[in-house]
Amino acid sequence: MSSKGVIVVYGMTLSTATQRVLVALAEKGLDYELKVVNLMNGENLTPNYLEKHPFGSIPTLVDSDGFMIYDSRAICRYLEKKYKGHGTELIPKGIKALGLFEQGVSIESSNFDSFARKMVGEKVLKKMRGGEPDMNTVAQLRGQLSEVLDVYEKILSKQSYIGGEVFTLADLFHLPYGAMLVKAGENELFDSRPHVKQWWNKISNRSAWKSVVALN
Ligand SMILES: N[C@@H](CCC(=O)N[C@@H](CS)C(=O)NCC(=O)O)C(=O)O
Repeated sequence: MSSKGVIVVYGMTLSTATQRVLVALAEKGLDYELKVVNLMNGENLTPNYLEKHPFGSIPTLVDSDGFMIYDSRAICRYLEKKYKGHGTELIPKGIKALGLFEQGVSIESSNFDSFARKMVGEKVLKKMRGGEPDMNTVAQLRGQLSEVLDVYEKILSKQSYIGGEVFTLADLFHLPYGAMLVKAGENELFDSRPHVKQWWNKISNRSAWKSVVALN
């Protein structure tokens, strides 16, 4: 329970899923307290933390009234509804705009996230654990991401953002893994496609995201 009446995020600034929530909080202009749950020493698997998140993943958010919720995308959606009128509006109004927003959200989780996550796992996390990336796997994932981003290029030649004409959670959800891909030297995936490049530059240069990047 958040005893001090502040929003509490349990997570780590290096965690992509935690970053997704932190950037949503920054877009909404909401203050929060970050309580570190250290994945490196297994703190996420202690009975105390498992009470907050039964899968032992980060992040979990405890709202200022004690309401508790986990899973980064669900948390972001919750924050948008709960703190409507604060900061950036992250889910559009109107049935058709909402439909296109949901389409964008689904594209991110079905088409982008799984390949981007695997690429980051192979090129970044494996190295952090002392291993070497398997270059065949990297090449295969690069091919799969290229196919996805070719479709993004078509979509973004007709609309400004992935969920319609305005910046929404559908774009924001891409930021943590998108940034990790760039950091892992995969920036050509974005840069070689003019509309994708323009979109990526627009969303990754938002001050909310820059404030999250600055935490590490
Ligand atoms: N779908 C979850 C995924 C959360 C997730 O996988 N978090 C990672 C850190 S980025 C984690 O906690 N890994 C450790 C574990 O799951 O044991 C979300 O978006 O919140």
